[in-house]
Amino acid sequence: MVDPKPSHQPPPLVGTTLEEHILTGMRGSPGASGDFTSLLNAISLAVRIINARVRSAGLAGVFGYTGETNVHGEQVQKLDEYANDVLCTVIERCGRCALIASEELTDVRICNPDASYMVTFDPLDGSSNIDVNVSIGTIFSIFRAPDGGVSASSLLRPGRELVAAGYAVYGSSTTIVLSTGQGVHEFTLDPSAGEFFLSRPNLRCPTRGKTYSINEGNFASWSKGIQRWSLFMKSEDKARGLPMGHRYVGSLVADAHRTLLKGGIFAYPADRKNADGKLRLLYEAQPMAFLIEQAGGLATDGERSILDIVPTETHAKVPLILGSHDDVKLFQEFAAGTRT
Ligand code: P6P
Repeated sequence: MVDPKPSHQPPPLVGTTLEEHILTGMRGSPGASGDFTSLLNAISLAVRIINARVRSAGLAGVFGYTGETNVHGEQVQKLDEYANDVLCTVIERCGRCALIASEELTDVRICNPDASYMVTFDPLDGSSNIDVNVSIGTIFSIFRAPDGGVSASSLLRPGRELVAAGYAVYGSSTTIVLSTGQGVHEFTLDPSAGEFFLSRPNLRCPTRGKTYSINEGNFASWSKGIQRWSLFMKSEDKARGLPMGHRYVGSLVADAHRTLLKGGIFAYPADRKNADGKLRLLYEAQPMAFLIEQAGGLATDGERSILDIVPTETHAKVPLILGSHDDVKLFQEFAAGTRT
């Protein structure tokens, strides 16, 4: 007697790997030379190497600071430096990258000048959470390199020109969320196999959510409009689903990942202390904006779409408001003063 078919489909014997997913998506693409797949495989390898070190950070003596400070005057944690070195080494060695920009590099780094792509990354986002075992991550984006050679200005372009963006979350599990312009897909690392397998295809950001994510400690420094928005989020109005729940990890990858999956809004707006916000346009806001828009959400600086903003320099900052369409639109109404 054959058992009745299970109500849910059992998982496949072997899942779809990150590489297979990319190759399938690239099949038949014009100019699919394999370079793009090789580059994404290199990034995946770097993430796996960083993941191994993050998981044993306390044991490997990499907690704490190197004593150095980066271009932004921030203390460089040992894992930041390690993650940056791993990414630079693996990406440069794969031979498909012409230029690298990193939060941990003062200047851009020219790798293989004739290669077809350029890569930006925040090697270890959320550094302040490393020592307290809270989720951190790696954020990356890929542009096609211009013809005729690359220079520092080659990366000063709008995020709409990105060919791919993604992030890794070193959390309760290690995942990569990736878009190559054909939707957003989540891959989860199987530590025993050392491979990323497709875990949630075609992620969509809900039109509205139930949580708002912002550092309320900055309330006094916000504009009056944003203060009114924050008070509105906390007001009682069941018909409007208020108050919203408040969640704030303090790692962009963690707060953005939750917002993408569950909806709601994440905001790091400009304030009296940071006239241009705190987050970096090139290797934090642009990749996150590419992903959230691919998932049906919005990402703005409070007025303009992040993907339309051209960086004036490699480490330019930008206010970042991202998440569900309706929740971002409401924020913008308060920020602009058209809603009180
Ligand atoms: P604050 C982490 O240091 C980070 O760059 C982002 O990952 C995060 O969203 C933000 O800063 C948190 O900043 O000022 O709230 O601690």
